[in-house]
Amino acid sequence: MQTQAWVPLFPEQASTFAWQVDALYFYLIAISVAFSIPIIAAIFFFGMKYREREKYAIPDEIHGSMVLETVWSIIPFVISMTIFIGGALVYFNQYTPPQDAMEIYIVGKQWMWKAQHETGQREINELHVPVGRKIKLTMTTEDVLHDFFIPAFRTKADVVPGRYTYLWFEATKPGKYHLFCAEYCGLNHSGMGGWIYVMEQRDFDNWLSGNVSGQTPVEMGKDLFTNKLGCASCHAGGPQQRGAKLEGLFGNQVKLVGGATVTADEQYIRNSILNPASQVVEGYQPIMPTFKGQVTEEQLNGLVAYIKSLNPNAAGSTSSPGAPAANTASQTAPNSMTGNKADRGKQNAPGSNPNAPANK
Ligand code: HEC
Ligand SMILES: [Cu+2]
Repeated sequence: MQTQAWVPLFPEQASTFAWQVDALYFYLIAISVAFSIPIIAAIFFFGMKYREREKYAIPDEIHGSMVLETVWSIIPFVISMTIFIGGALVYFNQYTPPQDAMEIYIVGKQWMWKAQHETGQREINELHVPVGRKIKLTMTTEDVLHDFFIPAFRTKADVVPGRYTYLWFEATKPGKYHLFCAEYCGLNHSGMGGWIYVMEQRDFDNWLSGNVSGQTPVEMGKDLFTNKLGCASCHAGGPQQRGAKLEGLFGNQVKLVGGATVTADEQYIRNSILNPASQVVEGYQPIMPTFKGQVTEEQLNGLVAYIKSLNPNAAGSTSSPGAPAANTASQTAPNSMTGNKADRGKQNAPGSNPNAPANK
């Protein structure tokens, strides 16, 4: 289904699920056309036929037809179920990030997109990714609602203040693809866009090594944790520590004061930092101060990445909208996060595995 050849109605299909979205769309169009044509034809046909008023003044009696009724129930049932099942399959695939994806943090801001790579590179309104690799975006915003939209990948997701949303894709063709903000977000909304650069793995590795990498999110988080924000004064570990144990936290269940149990996913960690009093860990005093207003979204991403890295067993764990993080020690090795399962991952530039246990 090469759709962009003659009339450029559709953007290129450049991700693994692009054709599925298009197939579903064309299926809906085909059904609409298949129904519209007979309906319009019937309007004309009956309009002509029943023009002779005298002849049809007294209608024939109709006694119903089992066959007809069965047919017009079953056909629409089958059609609507295929739409539902097709839609559900595509949706679940699209909004369940895979475990072995390469992770990138995205922060939206009036009016730009900021990206942080695991290896420390940062970009604004541009995102470089390797072809044929699963990429998972963990996204949030510093101000209002935005929406991260890549038409050629047929995917988009809202980016919501105060929480994380996720998007994943695997690009199939190297190239340059539009990125848009698809949620009206103020004066320069229409200018809030950029480009996704899909590169061959070796070009991507070159790009990585040619770009000054600052601190990786994990390093940044560690620095904030131990030096700048003083988290370590309470969370340093050992028997004297006043704060809850953070090693091995990510992906596991946490018992809270009040009896509730929650999964320690990205959202939970974020909330523990911004609103510590709202979810107090069982057995601890609510002495942790709030860090609301003291950390930027990017710094928060760093802290979350660092705390995630303290549980190597759960590295790469995700909590997707449809599938809450149920990751336990059964997860694979720590470097599953950087996609080393795929052969391509092996030729990575040095340092592409920041979550290696060295950060512990
Ligand atoms: C004054 C001491 C103190 C400081 C400083 C502090 N914390 Fe805490 N933290 C606690 C205590 C006590 C708890 C457990 C009670 C609660 O949940 O509020 C906790 C809980 C947490 C939790 C949830 C842990 C769990 O097991 O569920 C996280 C995550 C966390 N802190 C991260 C941080 C980060 C990141 C910083 C620095 C930005 C920080 N803390 C600074 C004392 C502190
Ligand atoms: Cu926007």
